[in-house]
Amino acid sequence: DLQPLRRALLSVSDKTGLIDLARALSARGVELLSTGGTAAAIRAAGLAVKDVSDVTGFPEMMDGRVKTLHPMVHGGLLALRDNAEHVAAMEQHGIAPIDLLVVNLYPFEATVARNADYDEVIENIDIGGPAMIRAAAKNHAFVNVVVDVADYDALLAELEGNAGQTSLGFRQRLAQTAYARTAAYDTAVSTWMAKAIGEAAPRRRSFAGEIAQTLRYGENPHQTAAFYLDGSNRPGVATAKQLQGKELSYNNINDTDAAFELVAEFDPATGPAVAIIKHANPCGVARGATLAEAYTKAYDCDRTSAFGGIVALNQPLDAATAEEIAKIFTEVVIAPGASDEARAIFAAKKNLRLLVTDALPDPTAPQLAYRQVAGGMLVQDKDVGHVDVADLKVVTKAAPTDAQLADLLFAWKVAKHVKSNAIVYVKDQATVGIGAGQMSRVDSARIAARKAEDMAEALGLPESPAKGAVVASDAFFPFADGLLSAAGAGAVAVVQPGGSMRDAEVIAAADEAGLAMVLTGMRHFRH
Ligand code: 93A
Repeated sequence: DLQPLRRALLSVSDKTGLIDLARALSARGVELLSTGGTAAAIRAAGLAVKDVSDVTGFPEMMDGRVKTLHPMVHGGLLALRDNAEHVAAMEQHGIAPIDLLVVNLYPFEATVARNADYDEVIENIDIGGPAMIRAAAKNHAFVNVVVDVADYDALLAELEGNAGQTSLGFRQRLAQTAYARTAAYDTAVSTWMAKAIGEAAPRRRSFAGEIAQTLRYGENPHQTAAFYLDGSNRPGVATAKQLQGKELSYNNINDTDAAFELVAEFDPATGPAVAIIKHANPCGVARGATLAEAYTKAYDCDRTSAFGGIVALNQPLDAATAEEIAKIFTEVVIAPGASDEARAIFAAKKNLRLLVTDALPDPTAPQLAYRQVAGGMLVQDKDVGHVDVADLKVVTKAAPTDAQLADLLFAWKVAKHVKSNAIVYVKDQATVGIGAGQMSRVDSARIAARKAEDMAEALGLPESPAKGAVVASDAFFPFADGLLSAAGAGAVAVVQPGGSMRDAEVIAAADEAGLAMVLTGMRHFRH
């Protein structure tokens, strides 16, 4: 399965490493063909190269849109060398085989990244390049295709090790890489286009993505896993810079994402906020006068669960907060920046991973959310729903005070990020009891109340912090029982979507218990 390499077509936008490669190929007696700019660069280095336009008999035309799209090129890439008919066709039409294709595409992604205008982006959609890549990759039985400057050395090493030939296994690996490249390229085009035409949730979207990291394992050690970038460049765990600590694991990445997305709900302009995540659910979220105070309040909600947790900040990490965080074992800290003093404090904690970003994720930015099911995939818009004070409808005789309203909105934001059924107690802009992921809302309410009692015990408080707190429910109370459980724990105000058949019954129970209740008209299931 070794195949000789006699003729190569080089057509690259990124000319890095081109001359070294061309020189090495020439030295092996490989004939070089090339497109305009690439040929000019090779010729300028004093090497012999043939213009593709001489091979096709057509000039490069239409601003270069048509240069390699020609049977003289595609026949040379696609012909099966061991098929009599193919060989006869090559002879009849004077088509010479092309054994190596080296292409890197028009810089579409980079053009989008620098906010070029529509027409310029369109001009940077490479057509001829992907066509040749796909042709060469299909014919990997005979043809080598290199789409990445990083693979030039591997190609030369392969030739060196096989007396100027390449093995089938090598060509297969190149072909696989080539199709990954064209798939990612078209995904980038489609993703850009969806945005350009204002389609938030395109009906058809392929996900190829670019691999960012091969993970040591998945959710469990017997599962393999990898981390892919979707090309959106959204600030978050995928694009963060890791300043210290060992490699992130699958669960770290998942939890760090949950933490940062939650804390980003709290506009840094309105003050510091901290979220601590464990098993994808928050175990403490708080705002404070300072970041350090916000951290301490979040930590106090559930000190037991916060151990080994993931901490996300909505403002750059400062020294005082770093001191507090460093007191217990924390897996990951993510923040939109970190001061030098804070970094120096963490430097002593070798196992602590510190991630920084340039910005917080925009909680209102549309995005698609995927979930795999057997035989298919569920795709939906990410839950970017949010409510303001003006959206809240008071339905009880008692109306919440301003302080309670602020806590209700806080609790509602947190509840959106807690797995359903979610019940969240909040007092003074800090969670004091979170019930997550139960099949029955009453159970979540009981757990949240129990967690508040645990907090009282851990901190030596005189009574459960649920007393006098507000409570949020991510979906409506189907019966009065969940609400009564919250009232029994001491809650004084409630926020929930409303919309149950028994709303009247639930509202009457709230009035009876002297609760203030507001409805959002919006549900935040999360599974
Ligand atoms: O505009 S194209 O889609 N039409 C083509 O026929 C074609 N053939 C190669 N772009 C085409 N290419 C691309 O030109 C290659 O993928 C490569 O990125 C670039 C190299 O052009 P030059 O050699 O002139 O710098």
